[in-house]
Amino acid sequence: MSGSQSILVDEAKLFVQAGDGGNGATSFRRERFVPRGGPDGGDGGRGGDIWVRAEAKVRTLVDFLRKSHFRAARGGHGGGANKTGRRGADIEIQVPPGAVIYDAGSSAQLADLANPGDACLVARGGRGGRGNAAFATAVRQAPRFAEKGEPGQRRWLRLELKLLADVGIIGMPNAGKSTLLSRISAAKPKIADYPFTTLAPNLGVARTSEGRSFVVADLPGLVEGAHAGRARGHDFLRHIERTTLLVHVVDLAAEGRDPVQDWRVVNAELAAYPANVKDLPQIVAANKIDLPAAAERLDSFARAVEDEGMEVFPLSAVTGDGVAKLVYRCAELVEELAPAEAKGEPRVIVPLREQDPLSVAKVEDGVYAVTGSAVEGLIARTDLESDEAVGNIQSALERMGVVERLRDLGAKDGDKVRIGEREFDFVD
Ligand SMILES: Nc1nc2c(ncn2[C@@H]2O[C@H](COP(=O)(O)OP(=O)(O)OP(=O)(O)O)[C@@H](O)[C@H]2O)c(=O)[nH]1
Ligand SMILES: [Mg+2]
Repeated sequence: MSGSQSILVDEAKLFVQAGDGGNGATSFRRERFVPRGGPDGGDGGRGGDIWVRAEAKVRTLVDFLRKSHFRAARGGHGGGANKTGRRGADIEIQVPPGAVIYDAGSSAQLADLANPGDACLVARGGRGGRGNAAFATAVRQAPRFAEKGEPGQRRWLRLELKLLADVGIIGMPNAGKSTLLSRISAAKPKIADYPFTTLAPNLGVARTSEGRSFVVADLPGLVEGAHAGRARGHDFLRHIERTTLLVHVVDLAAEGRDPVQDWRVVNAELAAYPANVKDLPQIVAANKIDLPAAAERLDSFARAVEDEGMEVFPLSAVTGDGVAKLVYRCAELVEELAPAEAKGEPRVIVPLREQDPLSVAKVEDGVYAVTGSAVEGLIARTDLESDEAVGNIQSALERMGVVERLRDLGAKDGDKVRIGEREFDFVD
């Protein structure tokens, strides 16, 4: 995850599977002195839905590298005495504001969760099957079948997020800014022992040991006079105008230099920049403490910086000493300070149920295919072990006009009819 542009696109693929609906129950009332009561099988409960919600405290998509499969609970089965099964619990997946969600199969965009609180239903729980009580009619008083629950919606999603840096690493040339970036992220910026190695910002995603993450950019070095056009350092400050926090890296081992003075020079350059970058919260990385010269200067440097109310983190970007503490503090501050830029009420996006229209076609001689959401749903819900339930399909297919269209296409007794993943014999 590196690059020389200031916008990094983070991507993730997720599999979501909503809960299946619970099965309806087949049951008959038990009453004293009545040989057999009426049907009282309750309906199955709905399966849990899966939602994706934008949360300001989530900054990147890196967590999905570890966990990319999400399954919601199924609905409870119906019971006797008209007991309805319990509803399966929903699942909420948290993403950073700005995440755009696509169906990975069709590439269709489902939602652009621009603001904190925006949410989208990405997988719908299956409806519960109806219990046998629902099938009692005047002519069929004791139905011995019930519906199965409908399967929950399942699909692959692709998430895309344009990352803006949360943390900007600034400092003099050669201070170790790029080394620090490479140590806390997977970015591979150019590092060398001369000034102006970095000519454009690099971006990376940093992560704490407990999994909090943020986006970090290193900047080309700032020198005295940068605001007046020296070494172009100022041009790059626009990349940090929208960051939440600055990490100011100071080389404590530079020969013949005073680190406190270096620190002040860079701050003066920030102050000379037209936008308010000097007012961004800043923490200071006292770098290169693996070198004896730096260790000697640490105390007086830390005192001077702390006197001006800033936190100092002594570290070595090369050995990694002290780096975890800095990363931890950055994550904490980003979470605390990140602007929750809500541009209005959070939006809740519930895509329409996709309804494929009914289609009946001849595949080859004696074989027909029937597709469509309604008819495929009917088959999915039907308990094919029960002759009575299968008999019920026949009349439902008549009502939907399927039988008539099969007849028009020339279907004869004994021909095969495929519906969804099942195959039936045509009986006219
Ligand atoms: N000993 C030691 N050397 C370091 C440390 N951090 C960085 N360096 C060295 O300092 C030199 C400059 O490092 P860079 O990371 O390129 O510095 P930079 O601030 O990005 O420099 P520019 O991009 O030129 O502004 C390299 O030779 C690094 O190996 C450290 O903690 N200890
Ligand atoms: Mg650099």
